[in-house]
Amino acid sequence: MKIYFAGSIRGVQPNKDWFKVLIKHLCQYGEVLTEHSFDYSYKDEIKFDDKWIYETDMKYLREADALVAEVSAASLGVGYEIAKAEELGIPILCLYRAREGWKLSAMLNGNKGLRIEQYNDPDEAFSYMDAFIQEVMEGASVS
Ligand code: 6IA
Repeated sequence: MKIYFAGSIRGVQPNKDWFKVLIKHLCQYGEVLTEHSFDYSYKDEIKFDDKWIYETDMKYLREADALVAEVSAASLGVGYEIAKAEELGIPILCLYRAREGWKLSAMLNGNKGLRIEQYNDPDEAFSYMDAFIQEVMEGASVS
C-alpha cells in the first residue's frame, strides 16, 4: 500500500508535530511516499528546487493507492493535490480538526464526492484513517 500524505507546508501554519503523528500511524499500513516532505530537519540543509518538488510529488501522486490530506490548515498545494488525485481516480480522505468559528473551504466541503471527516481528538482521526485504509485495501470505492 502506497499512501500519499498531504498537509500544509507554505500554507497556513501547520501543526508539524501532528503531521508526524499521522504519518507514523499511516506507516503501519505501508509506505508513506511523502514522509520526507514533512521531515523538517532537512529544511536548513537542502535547498529544494520548486520544479523538482512539483515533479517529484506528482510522480508520487500517480503511484499512490490512496491520498490522506490533513486540511485543517489551508494550503494551495494540498488543494491542488486533492484535485489531481480526484482526477486520477485515487481514493481520498480529507481530515480536519473541529474548531469553533472555522469553516472548511466550500471547494472541498461542497464536493459531495469527497470523503471528509472532522475529528475532535487524535483517536478519532486514527479511526477515520483506519477505516479508510481498510476499505482501500479491500478494494472498495471510497472516495
Ligand atoms: O502550498 P503548500 O506548500 O502548503 O503545499 C503543501 C503540499 O505540497 C504538501 O502536501 C506537499 O505534498 C507539497 N509540497 C509543498 N512543498 C513541498 C516540499 N518542500 N517538499 C515536498 N512537498 C512539498 C520542501 C519541504 C522540506 C521541509 C523538506
